[in-house]
Amino acid sequence: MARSNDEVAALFQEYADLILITGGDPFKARAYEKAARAIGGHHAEVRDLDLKGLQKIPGVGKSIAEKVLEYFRGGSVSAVEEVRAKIPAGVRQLTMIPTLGPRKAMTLYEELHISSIDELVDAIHQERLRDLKGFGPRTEEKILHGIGLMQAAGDRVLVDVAMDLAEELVSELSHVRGCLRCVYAGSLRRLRETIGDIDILVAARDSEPVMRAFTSLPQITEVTAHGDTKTSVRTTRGLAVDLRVLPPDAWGAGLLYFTGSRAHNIRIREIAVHQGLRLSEYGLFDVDSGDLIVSETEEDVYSRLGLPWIPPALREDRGEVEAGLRGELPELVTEEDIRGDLHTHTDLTDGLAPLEEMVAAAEQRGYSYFAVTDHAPNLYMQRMTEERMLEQRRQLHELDRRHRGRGGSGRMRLLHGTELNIDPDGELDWPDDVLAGFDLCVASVHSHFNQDRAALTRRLVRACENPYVNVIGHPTTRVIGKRPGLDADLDAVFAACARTGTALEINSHPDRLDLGDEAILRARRYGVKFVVNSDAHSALHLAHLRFGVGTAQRGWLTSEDVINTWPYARLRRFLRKGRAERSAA
Ligand code: DGT
Ligand code: CA
Ligand code: CA
Ligand code: ZN
Repeated sequence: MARSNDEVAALFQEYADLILITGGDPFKARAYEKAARAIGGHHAEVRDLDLKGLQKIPGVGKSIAEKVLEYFRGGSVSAVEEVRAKIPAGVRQLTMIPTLGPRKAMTLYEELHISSIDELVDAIHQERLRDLKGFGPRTEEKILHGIGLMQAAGDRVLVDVAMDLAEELVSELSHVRGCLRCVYAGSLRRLRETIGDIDILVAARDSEPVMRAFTSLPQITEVTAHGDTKTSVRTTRGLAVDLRVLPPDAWGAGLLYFTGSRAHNIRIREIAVHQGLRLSEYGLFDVDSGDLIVSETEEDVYSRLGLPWIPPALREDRGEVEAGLRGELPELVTEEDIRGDLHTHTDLTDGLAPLEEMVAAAEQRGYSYFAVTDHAPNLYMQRMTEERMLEQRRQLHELDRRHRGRGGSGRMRLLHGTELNIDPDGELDWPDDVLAGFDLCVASVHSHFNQDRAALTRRLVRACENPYVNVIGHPTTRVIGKRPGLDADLDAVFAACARTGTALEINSHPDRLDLGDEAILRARRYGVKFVVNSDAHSALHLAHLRFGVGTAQRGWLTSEDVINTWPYARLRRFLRKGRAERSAA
């Protein structure tokens, strides 16, 4: 994935926020926000582009392009530094509290001279906020909740950020002479949604050359600990990395140990103890004689303990060891099982790429079907109309015919869908006769997140009961570290999905991963079907699907549970839902 693009996108997003909170031109802020999104989704590394190349990106004019060049020349942009300097660092931290927002943070600074999170918490406890315009007891409660969310996220980063860096480091270390194997382990190998630090393992007879190569990589800014077998560093992006060098014949035991989780390790160590064995990162040993029994591969170690190899995504001590002992581990869904993506956007609404480009990218991923699901009219800023939607359908059918014209059974089928908005009462954007024209409908909550629990639950259940709704998109609407999930009775929603033949989405965007693993584990007990979607807003982001699949694995799902692994004909039968009865009635 294009890393330099993410850096620039984050910088311009911050610039847009800073412009707004310092009372700058809102149009200018909007322009930078748009440019940030376009750059984030652009296929080529912006680092490699010249002025002309940059200006070909939609929304990037000369002045923005020049700022990109300035950034890669000197590591900063003077215009951004200027606005940064207007705001004390403590206040910038306040602006990042998810439930407060930049504008209210600025009010607090100007009216009450609050310039740190500690001062803010004190002020709330002294009830000094409620006299301000736009604040009240409920706002105070929300702000405290936001601070909690931010502190819980701590220094953890989203899985895609850690994955990009880890893959880079692994590929560079693999080339070092004497490196026999190199992988990432820890929470990243288990595909958790956030990552505390990256753990890299190398098998080598001599650790010194590997350690030296590691600490001299350009991504590394600071060595925080240095020993014979372990080096800890900080990277340019603030992430911490632990590198461990293992003797080649202890590879399996080390990999098992440093993949974790801690809870899983403890469970299997107990099993070893019961068999008169001792398990450590160096191997499985006989307690009496002290002899090494096995250590070379993970399979060896598990097998000697009477267990099958347990996939890393399951290693959380959530029943995987017991299931393994009984020979009942699920056969987890994999990225190769996925036959198509059923939630994607084009530039007809807020996507960046035109229909043809999205379809071509999907075909390149080897999909056998692909759905385009642009937003529906009630997200008013998307300016969707029935006319525009029908014109897109015509183009899509035309493309579908062209694909079919190429013949063969390998052709990709196109589905015309939409992402509807579930309104506060559980109603949708379009009347039934319009909905009937879609091959599939995703329905999502995009507004009124703060309704009470009963209303939110009713709203989601009503959406499930609509015969045209096939998928509930990003069901809890959480944004990791930023927005809590909806306060709805999820069990009631899961039961409604199972009863009505509505699939629950596992949205693969790394900010969302919604449903998350724990909710999936709960939902699957109701016999619900799931769909793993990218919700891609650019061709590049179709690749986010791997994180959704990782989350599905952490929720113990098999391909039988996930409708977009099914053959096309079976998928179509599922998508018919209650519609057949309705048209017969
Ligand atoms: P993170 O970094 O917070 O996202 O989570 P992990 O799981 O990557 O944790 P980390 O980096 O502290 O350690 C990597 C793995 O190493 C961990 O999953 C299990 C293993 N490990 C590390 N220290 C211990 C320990 O004291 N006891 C046990 N049983 N395992 C440990
Ligand atoms: Ca870690
Ligand atoms: Ca670590
Ligand atoms: Zn959505």
